[in-house]
Amino acid sequence: MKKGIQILLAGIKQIGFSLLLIQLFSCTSQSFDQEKPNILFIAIDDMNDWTGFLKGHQQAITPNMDKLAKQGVNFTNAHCIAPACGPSRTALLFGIEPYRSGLYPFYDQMKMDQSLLAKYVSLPQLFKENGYATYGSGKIHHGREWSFRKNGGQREWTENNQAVLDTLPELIYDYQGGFGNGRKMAFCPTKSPLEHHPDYVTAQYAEEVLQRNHTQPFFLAVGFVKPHLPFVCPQKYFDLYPNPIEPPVIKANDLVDIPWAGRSNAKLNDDFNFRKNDNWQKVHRAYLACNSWTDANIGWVIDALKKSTYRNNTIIVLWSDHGYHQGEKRSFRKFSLWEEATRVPFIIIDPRNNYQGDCGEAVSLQDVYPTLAEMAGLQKPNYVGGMNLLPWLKDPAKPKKQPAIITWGRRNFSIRTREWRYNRYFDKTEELYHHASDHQEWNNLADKAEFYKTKKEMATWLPKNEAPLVLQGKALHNIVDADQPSLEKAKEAWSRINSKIKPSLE
Ligand SMILES: [Ca+2]
Ligand SMILES: [Ca+2]
Repeated sequence: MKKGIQILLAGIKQIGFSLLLIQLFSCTSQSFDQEKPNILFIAIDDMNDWTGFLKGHQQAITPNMDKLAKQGVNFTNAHCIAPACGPSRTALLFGIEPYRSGLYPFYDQMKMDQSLLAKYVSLPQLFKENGYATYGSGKIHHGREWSFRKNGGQREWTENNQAVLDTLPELIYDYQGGFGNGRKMAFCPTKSPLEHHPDYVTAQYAEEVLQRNHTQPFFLAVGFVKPHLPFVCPQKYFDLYPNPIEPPVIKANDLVDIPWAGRSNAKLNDDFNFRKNDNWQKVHRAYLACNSWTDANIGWVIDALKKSTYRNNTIIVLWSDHGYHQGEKRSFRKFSLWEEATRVPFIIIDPRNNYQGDCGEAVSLQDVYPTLAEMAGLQKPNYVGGMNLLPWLKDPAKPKKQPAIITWGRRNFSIRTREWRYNRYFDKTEELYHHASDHQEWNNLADKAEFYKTKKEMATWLPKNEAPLVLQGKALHNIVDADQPSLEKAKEAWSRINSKIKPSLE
């Protein structure tokens, strides 16, 4: 420092004060920018733990993500903020929990009061406001209006690829020959060329951005829309999987010890349909194929990064917006507070450091925002929730006492620690699972006297204050919660369907 001042004084004598200042500032700002890491932000839609690196299905083939998991920190006990695309992404990208924002269900952004969102700074916006060029393609927020909306989009993105995605022709696949219900519920290969697949186009866009000569640090967001329904992708990825596909191990009558509010989350109609004609087999196969297809797209982007000059200074964060049931607890899709729906792939790689290993502590996708801000040296807005995970990147074995908190509707919460899951619904009914001995969450221990203390301890993590539900722009609200207490309806529907299918369980 002293030496610097001496040089500065000498410089003032020699070349004049103003000229030096210009040099000093331009020099400082250039080296400042070069020190900033780039961010490759990979968002996946609806991928559960049926991947190689999370070992949720032994036949899953995901070599590219498996490699990433080894190169960085693989959070093996990571959970979504809410088990649905809309609320999960809203909370992650704006950095605020549903119980603090009041944004519990899905919203139609075009019908929302703009001032509601204007008080939040989205993650890409934060980077843009701090000197980054921000690029985006595919599903980042929920819905394209959210992702690249006319007004907000300019705040968030320096450039986005939505106009190209908008021109893609509809994918061709034989949905009428299948057992699904129309284009959105199909489980078969596509017949379109690769260039017509949105995820392929998004991957190509990312490759192109990575080949550019950047003059400022970049935040590149790629949002893959698979494995989200319909489960369709090129034939090649179906061909990876031999028959038969191992079905998940499902306990008969698993729902019996679950309170009604919890049972209302089960998707019994889908389960009922898929039990016919071995259809679950086709669903599982198509889902695994789509996971492999997503993995291939990720591989192309990573290859482009490795070939670029940015490989040593680009942080990669990979996450899926929530998990997925494949028949467990009579459920298909997400929308529940059980492990299948809340557990997600979540990997962070920082090539500037050698952070590596599996972290088994419970973490939340709510932590993405503060962690990335910290890693890039940016000041996060004061309202932002979640935790900085840097200590667990440095030491993945470090014990962590804070749980992951999952919210599904107002007053329905799941508290997940390393060892336990505690669910409490709006009507005060409960579930308690001991993961260390029951990773499938088969045995609800909430009524057992010997676990009263554990339950109480877990309950101390329940949020003390809850924001009221934001009504403006509210769209899909498919939750039985404090704002939609259709408990009787849910109860009736469950009994009706259960009586119809019960014999197949026994
Ligand atoms: Ca999703
Ligand atoms: Ca059970």
